[in-house]
Amino acid sequence: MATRTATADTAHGRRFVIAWLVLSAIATPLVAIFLGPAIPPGNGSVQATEQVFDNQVMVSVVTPVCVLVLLFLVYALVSFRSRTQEIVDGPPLRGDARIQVVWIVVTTLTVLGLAGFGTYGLLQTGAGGGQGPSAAFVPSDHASAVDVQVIAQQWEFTYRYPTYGGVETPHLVLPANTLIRLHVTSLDAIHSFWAYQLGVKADANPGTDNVVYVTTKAPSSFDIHCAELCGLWHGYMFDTGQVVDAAQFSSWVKRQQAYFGPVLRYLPAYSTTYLPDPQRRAG
Ligand SMILES: [Cu+2]
Repeated sequence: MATRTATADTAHGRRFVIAWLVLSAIATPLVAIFLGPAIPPGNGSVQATEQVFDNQVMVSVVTPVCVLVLLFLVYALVSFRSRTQEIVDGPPLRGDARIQVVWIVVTTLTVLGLAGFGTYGLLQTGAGGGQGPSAAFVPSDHASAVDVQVIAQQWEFTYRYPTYGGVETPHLVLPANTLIRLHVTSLDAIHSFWAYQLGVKADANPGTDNVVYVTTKAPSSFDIHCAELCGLWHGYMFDTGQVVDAAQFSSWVKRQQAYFGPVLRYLPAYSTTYLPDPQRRAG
């Protein structure tokens, strides 16, 4: 009797492992090829493309795990369902050292591998997140980066271009194929600057210069949202930004200087941070 049960268990185990390997071998490339590239944020910047690649790798790694869990559920429902009304529990299973070792080694390697993979990506590009005033992950060509300041306030974003006389405009236009250093800050409440297709999301806090590196690609447009509930009209803080070629960018900057230049003398001098000044505002 005991031999017959052990044989049946081995047959179940072998059948299950074969089914899992076959299904994983079919599902993983399909997920990697068709689902992975469709995951946001898109290809608006080098960082966004790398985020898509990271998502592609992660969904590929989790596919065999998902197949394992779902197949186990289906297999158990089909093979081990009770054919009588009586509910009988199986014998307890304890102490299989081989399964325990395999489980610990595989899960540890998976988690550490993904952690190393993610850290490498972060070190390479900064990954599109805010890094505070002194960025820890600086691209090798950071000396040539174009500075653009993102100023959040209730309830809109404005943008200052320190290399173009500190002109401030309500539009975000960036030159194509260029490394940009965004300085994200706020004048009042806590906001979050989210440039969706660029793969950029950074806290905008008053008194803080939150640096984000992003490398633009071909001309395109991208959605901008505030991603931190910041008051009554938080939902109104959205806009569309543009990545344009170099000639269009320089003519656009000249137009902004012509439109908004006269206002500059009423603005504070360009600074990496600004603090609310209620007294001056009131007086
Ligand atoms: Cu906001």
